[in-house]
Amino acid sequence: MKNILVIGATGQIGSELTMKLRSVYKDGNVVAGYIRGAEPKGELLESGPAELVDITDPAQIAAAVDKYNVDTIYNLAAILSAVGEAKPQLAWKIGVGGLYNCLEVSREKGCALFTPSSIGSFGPTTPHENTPQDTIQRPETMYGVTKVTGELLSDYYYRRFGVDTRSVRFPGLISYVTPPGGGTTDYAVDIYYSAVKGEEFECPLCNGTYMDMMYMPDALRAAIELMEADPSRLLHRNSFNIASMSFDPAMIAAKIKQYIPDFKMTYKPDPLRQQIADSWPDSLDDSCARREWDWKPEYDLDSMTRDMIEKLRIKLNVKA
Ligand code: AKB
Repeated sequence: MKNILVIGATGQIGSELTMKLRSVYKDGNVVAGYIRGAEPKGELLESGPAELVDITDPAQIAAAVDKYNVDTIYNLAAILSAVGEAKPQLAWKIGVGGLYNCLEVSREKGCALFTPSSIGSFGPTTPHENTPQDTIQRPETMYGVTKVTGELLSDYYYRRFGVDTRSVRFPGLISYVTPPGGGTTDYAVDIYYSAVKGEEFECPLCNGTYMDMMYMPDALRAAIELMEADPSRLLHRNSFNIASMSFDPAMIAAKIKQYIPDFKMTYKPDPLRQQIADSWPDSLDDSCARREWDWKPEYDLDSMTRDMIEKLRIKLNVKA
């Protein structure tokens, strides 16, 4: 039996991960931790316990851990890359201060802790193609700075205090459920909404801007499989490169056109997002994750596109 606290349970990843964890760990409690103004609704609220858990308040985290006898925390509170540039102080408070609170509670109460890192932990001096697991990490965004700090801090708590910290570097995540907010990779979600609604899409990145992306079901599986992995096989912990597909705007647009032939895209690059995207890898080498815990993606650009279009047509009530 596992008792799990998901912090940030109503966000882009948290809303789906909480439901997935509830379907995997049926005998335990999967607590949806939320903040004021982002209360859980519908299935997320009805299918299990929910608690007010603001990551900046260690007492609230500890109280939820005690109340539900939590043994594993998934820390999904984050300020994404573009918003992080508008609000760097808040990005640090949530990304590093919040993680520190989770690490301290985990140390005191013996919890395992999952905290995502990101392709944003790399920077312009990182090798851009087939980016290795262990390489230069000198990001130039506050988001990236918090992610590298988080990786180091999490490894420190593992080595120094034995806290079972584990993490993956998520690529841009694509889903039809909860939209992302304030990221650099968000265009790869927005493009599907426009295409399904029959609207022209204005792309905020230039053609030729390659980034790693992943369909949400693979990302959820990665988080859970890593937390279930045999610790004796893990040579790395914070954080593993994981990958499934790399594309630029023209490639995703061409793939959508295969299924929605009238779809049209124009380019209007946003300077901030373009600068961030240019500093991130084009593609990641995820061989360590494959070797150490058998990571393997299931979706590629084609299967993801078919599923996204089918699910969004249902969600938006649009006929094929
Ligand atoms: C962002 O674009 O900020 C995120 C990420 C890649 O971590 N989606």
